[in-house]
Amino acid sequence: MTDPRMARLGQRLPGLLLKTEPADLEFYGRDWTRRWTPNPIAIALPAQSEEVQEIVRWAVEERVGIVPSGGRTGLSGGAVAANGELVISFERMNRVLGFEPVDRILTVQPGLVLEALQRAAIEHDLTYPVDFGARGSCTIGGNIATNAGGIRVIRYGNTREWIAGLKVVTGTGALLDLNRGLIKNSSGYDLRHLMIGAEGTLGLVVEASVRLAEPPPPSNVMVLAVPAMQDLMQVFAACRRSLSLSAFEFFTDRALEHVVRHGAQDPFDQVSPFYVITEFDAPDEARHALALEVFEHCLNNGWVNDGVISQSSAQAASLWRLRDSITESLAPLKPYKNDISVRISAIPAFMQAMREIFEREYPQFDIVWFGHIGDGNLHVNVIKPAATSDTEFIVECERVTALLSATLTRYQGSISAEHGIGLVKKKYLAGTRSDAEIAMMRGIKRVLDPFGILNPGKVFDPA
Ligand code: 2HG
Ligand code: ZN
Repeated sequence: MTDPRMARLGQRLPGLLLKTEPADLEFYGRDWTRRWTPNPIAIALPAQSEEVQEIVRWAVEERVGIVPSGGRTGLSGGAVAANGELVISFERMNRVLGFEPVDRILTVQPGLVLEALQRAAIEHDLTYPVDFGARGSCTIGGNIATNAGGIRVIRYGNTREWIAGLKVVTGTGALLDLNRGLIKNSSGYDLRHLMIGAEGTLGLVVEASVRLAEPPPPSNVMVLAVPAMQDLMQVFAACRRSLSLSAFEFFTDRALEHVVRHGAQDPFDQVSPFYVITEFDAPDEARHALALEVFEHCLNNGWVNDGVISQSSAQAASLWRLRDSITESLAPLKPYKNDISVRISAIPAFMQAMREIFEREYPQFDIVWFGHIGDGNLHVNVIKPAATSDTEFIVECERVTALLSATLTRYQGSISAEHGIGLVKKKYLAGTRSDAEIAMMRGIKRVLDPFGILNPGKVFDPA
């Protein structure tokens, strides 16, 4: 029998597309975390913001939670609907609405896939520079919800830097038009920035004005084999001193093994414990030669013992695959994910402290380190042994995350650099944010979502 609440939603919005088949509830009710059993009441697929507003008004009356949903590539459970919520999928609101060349602003709907946005920018001879492996599935709405970072942050910053305006539906159904593409706007609180990274707990983004950038100059990609952890930052300093970097990432031999098994080409003959992948401007021969000099300098100092520089864009793409496909290659192994950040200057000491924790607490687990070391963001994936049950594994990982969180507090870092708190890291929020900050976040939530219907239970539990 149809749920009477759904019948009432149907009466309010007869044209609204709804899905209630069990396969749909499962598909739209989860993200890449796969830890919770999806259990949404239904999936709504609105085509315009007025429908979103009306859904919110219905949700307020019925006291039904709403889970906004983009590409569901999230790794923190932010898009999970496990408690009878209504999922609002933005997949039909996926259009480019317009481009203003003078402002260099592309206006888009939240369900637009990142890669489609990047392509739309190229059509205007510009670039949308935020980039990461999930580009083919994640959406700009989800990127805004987590203030997604990725592999170009050292040059271009996070998603936040590129959002010139947002239209947002609040938890009362009101539509806010925030910042309207202005570059300068010192007229009080910037609510746009409050929405970015709020994981859909303060408002539902129904339109975004995205700033585009000059296309980058031609570039090269270099992968270096690094013998020891303490050399990683020496290599970073050497590269940063001489080259104009747009990416500086690292991964370990364990990561390489997984991506190679997944189909990537290993460019080296010998195994090395660490690898660096960096992209840098190489508009001419001189700049290419400079990269070789940096490589030799690192080699002479013993910070690297092998390296490869791309000679074509095809080779660059194949080298990037070594880094881009790590998450995908690990996914079937159900890894427990850490997404932490510290200041770049704290990386060497923090990495050492983290390594000690893992070696002491997890000697039995396969640990895969990688990430955006150039901006202070490390990903540490712990692989579940086949013989350990999901529950046992999570319990064990959570025990160690508590230790990690305490270490992060000491180093003044963050338990979530770019994936968000969602459900997964809720317990550890207090290690990264003070009690006063969390109390204020709750206060802000009460103002924008007085009935607590927007992505309930994400970031923190209802008071
Ligand atoms: C990346 O940097 C993503 O590839 C995913 O943030 C990280 O899978 C992960 O842990
Ligand atoms: Zn990442």
